[in-house]
Amino acid sequence: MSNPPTTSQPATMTDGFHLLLDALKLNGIKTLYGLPGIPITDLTRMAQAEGLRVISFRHEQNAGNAAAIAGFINAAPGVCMTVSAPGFLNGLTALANATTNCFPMILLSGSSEREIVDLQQGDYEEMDQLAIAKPLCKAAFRILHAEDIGVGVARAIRAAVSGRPGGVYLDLPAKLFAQTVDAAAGQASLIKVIDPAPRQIPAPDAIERALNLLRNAKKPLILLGKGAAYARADELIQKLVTQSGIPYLPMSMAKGILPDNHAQSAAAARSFVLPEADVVLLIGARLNWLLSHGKGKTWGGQGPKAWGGQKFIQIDISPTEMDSNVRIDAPIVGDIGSCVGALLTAMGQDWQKPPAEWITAINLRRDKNIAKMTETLAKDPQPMNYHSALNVIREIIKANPDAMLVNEGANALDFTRSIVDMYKPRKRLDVGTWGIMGIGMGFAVAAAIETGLPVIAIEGDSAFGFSGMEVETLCRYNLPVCVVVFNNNGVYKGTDKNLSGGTDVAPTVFVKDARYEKMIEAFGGIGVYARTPSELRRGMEDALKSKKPTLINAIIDETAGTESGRITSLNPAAALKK
Ligand code: ADP
Ligand code: TZD
Repeated sequence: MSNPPTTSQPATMTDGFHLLLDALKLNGIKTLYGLPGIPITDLTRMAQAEGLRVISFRHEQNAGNAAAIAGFINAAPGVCMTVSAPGFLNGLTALANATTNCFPMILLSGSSEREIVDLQQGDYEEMDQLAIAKPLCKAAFRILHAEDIGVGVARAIRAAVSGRPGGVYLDLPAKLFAQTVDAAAGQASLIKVIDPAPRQIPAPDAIERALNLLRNAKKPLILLGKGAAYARADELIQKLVTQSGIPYLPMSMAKGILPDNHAQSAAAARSFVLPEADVVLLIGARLNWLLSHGKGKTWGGQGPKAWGGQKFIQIDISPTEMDSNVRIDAPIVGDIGSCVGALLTAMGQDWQKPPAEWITAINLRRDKNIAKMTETLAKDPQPMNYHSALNVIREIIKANPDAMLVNEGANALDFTRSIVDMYKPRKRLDVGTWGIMGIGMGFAVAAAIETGLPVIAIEGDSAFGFSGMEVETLCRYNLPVCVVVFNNNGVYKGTDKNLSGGTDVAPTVFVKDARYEKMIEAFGGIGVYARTPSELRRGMEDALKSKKPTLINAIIDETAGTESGRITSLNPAAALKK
């Protein structure tokens, strides 16, 4: 059956399909990411007929990742639709990842008959999806009656974007779609959510407490996290940094809130400023593993879990984030815009900038490290290594600061993060809090769809494999995405040996000299084989100019990577070697 279904009920009646679409449209949802099948095939067709954009994927995880990053890009829920049980489970990783990263997302899944599921009688794709989703997302709801669609969608939207954003599961049993109700009553039951993410104003005494700490600091530091990027308080944050004169460090997805070449960026002196700072202001960044839990050597502590002696001020919308790893001396609970605005007002014009010795010491380290990096980037080894390839990408992003950058892998991630400067907020989209592989093509599709801007995806060859089939999706929608696969023949590198001496290759090794560029050629995209920086540059420039989906197979020295990139120490075997 390929024709779009027509509603057979009288014009005065409507059905679950249409009420759901109306509820989404009423709340500004314009795009649905998903994968069709029973019971949502007709929903995808009708959505398209009703003027929603439906982006169909080859695997639900990629559709889910697209929805999740659409949520980050727009600060409004990205929506993914999947079929029951297996499709739902495929989408669930993305929902859990969205929740972990505080991205607002709604996963709508069709499900099978409640009566049969609850008695475990073996329905088509039977699964108690609501129960399974619940512990993995911020909220989960089921809608049983068409009259409740308005409330269900409103609750899902509020749960996704208010407070700390996250993933929401909405369970839609197949029977719901075909339920009919009076059209006028149906419309009247829909809810347009008013002020879905209300501002949360910080308490004045919290602001004063924080400023007292900052005022007395000799070596203050600001740490910007992806919450700061998400909050869209760019101008206020820029003003806070420049007006206070405090050096700052951006976390990976906070790069670009201020341009990475800003005079106050301490990014190139990270390992110096973290243990040295005496007062640290965290803005939308958690003291999780990415910041060594605020403890240990990274922070100047004497042992692996020792506190370094610094004071922490933390701005976060979630009160329970405070003290999660170390004591927070001055918690500021509220939305970042309101909190930073309040800090700025209370700081006033006569704010004393940090002592010159602190700034000079940082600049000294920074300039030395930048000089060293410039030297490394200028080298032109054969074959290419991460640095010589990324030097090209660094220049291309500098010349195209509006381009969106997607990034995953281990070495391909770590080196890109530190070498490629970002100049504008919310341009860098990556593996986030979990360091998850597989976000690449889903993020790239959504970045192109949601922004209309060119997208550059820098992918380790292993990382790319998780979502590589979506190059067909790139071609199908003719998206201006340039995928660069850093091909070093394996996970981390391509030179591992099988310890048994047997004929199987080592678990981290792939087929040598794989021709990834041919994958996209199969679907009409542009494939490029690049062995040198100039071939890579030409391929990327052509891609940006033509706006055609392009995959560049960038051949990287297979010995160049390190095990687990920068997090080798987290491998359990590292403890045995000590
Ligand atoms: P990073 O990985 O960049 O350090 P995290 O994901 O660990 O960032 O932290 C983001 C933090 O930002 C979360 O604790 C989240 O509660 C917070 N957050 C998200 N949006 C806002 C907002 N609008 N206002 C305040 N805090 C926010
Ligand atoms: N599976 C998932 C979903 N996420 C993960 N992070 C991993 C497995 C483990 N893993 C990493 O942490 S990085 C990585 C894997 C498999 C791939 C690294 O290889 P690469 O990049 O080719 O993508 P480099 O440049 O060769 O290091």
